[in-house]
Amino acid sequence: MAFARQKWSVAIGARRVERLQRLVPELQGLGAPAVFAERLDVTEPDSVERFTTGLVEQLGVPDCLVNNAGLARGVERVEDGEGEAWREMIETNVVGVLSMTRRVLPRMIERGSGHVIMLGSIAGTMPYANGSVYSATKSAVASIARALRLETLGRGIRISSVDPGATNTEFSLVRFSGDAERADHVYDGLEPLTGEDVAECILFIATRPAHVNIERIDLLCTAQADPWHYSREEDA
Ligand code: 8X3
Repeated sequence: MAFARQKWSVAIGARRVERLQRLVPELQGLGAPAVFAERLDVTEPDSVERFTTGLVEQLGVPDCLVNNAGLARGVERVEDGEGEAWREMIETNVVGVLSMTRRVLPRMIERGSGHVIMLGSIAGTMPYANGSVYSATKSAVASIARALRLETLGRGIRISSVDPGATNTEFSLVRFSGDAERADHVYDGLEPLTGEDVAECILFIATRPAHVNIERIDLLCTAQADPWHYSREEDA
């Protein structure tokens, strides 16, 4: 939405195609000159290939790739983990980011310009108990971003990251596998970030002059200091 309002053409991909289709007229109405919306599962190599090929055919090589797909699944100690959730998080948050970047970055390098923006997390620098694997995936994203900056140095490529704290998207709903009541309690008595807050930061990063690369924005709501310290209104 934030990009469409600034008249960027937008490509969106996700597994829930009906949701994507609903967004198309909205994005066009906000001012996006062109919208490419196709099914995308970043954990499936064929899907990544199809999506990125179609995107380049229809809109050209993107100016900016936002690696947004990612999830936390469950809260559990390593000693209790079964492994399924670990694999899901690593496949999506790490391999998914690599796969998407691998498909788009060479075309950006060939053109001599492009911007890859990662969605990290405060968990990447401040890992918390019962979130070891999620935190590890976000540390991995930070490492990949740093390494990419070195690999692409001098070739016109910018690599950035936005690392949010508590954000009221579907993040907690997914973490608790659809348990809405449990998810709602995460934000009891405080005003978390919204998806729009994060999108505004991404847009800011993407719209700096070409010689400016914002390495990372750590983004917290005012009521959060770190993964362990929140200010909550009592009796909320
Ligand atoms: C989201 C931040 O602290 O809820 O990545 O894991 S946190």
